[in-house]
Amino acid sequence: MTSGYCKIIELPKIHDTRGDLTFVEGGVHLPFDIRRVYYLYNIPVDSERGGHAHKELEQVVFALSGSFRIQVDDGYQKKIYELRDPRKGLYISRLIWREMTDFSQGAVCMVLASHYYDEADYYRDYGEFLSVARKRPK
Ligand code: T46
Repeated sequence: MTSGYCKIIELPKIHDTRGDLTFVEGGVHLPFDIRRVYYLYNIPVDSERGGHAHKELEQVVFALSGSFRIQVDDGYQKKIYELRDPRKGLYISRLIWREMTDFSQGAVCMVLASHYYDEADYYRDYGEFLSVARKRPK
């Protein structure tokens, strides 16, 4: 299983005069089968979410409406993505620390996840995350 890795995944768009339609199929557009979908909404613009990494979970994060920033950190390098296109999601593998900020008014974040919710899958302590992440080669 891939670890310490992020990339933008671009989904198909069907456009006609009625508007746009985008679809996603687990295992086809994403490198995993979707076991869980959750979404964040009514988010105060100064909210900070995330602040954790996952032991096994892989996810793809979308801004369905509005925009926000995600800083991802593999234990060696940090990179900031700004999500604002509902067709472009950020794939986040296991062992990536993420911090979400700069939510626009009315932003809606949808996440497609490879596993059911399990609190035991989280690293919520940055030091603990670093000690595991830095066992991987750069
Ligand atoms: C992530 C970012 C993008 C559940 O009961 N079920 C769920 O599926 C989730 C995601 C959360 N929860 C509970 C656990 C906490 O008591 O909801 C509460 C808030 O969760 P958390 O503080 O982890 O929320 P975020 O927005 O900081 O992080 C979430 C995901 O947990 C995380 O995997 O990558 O969204």
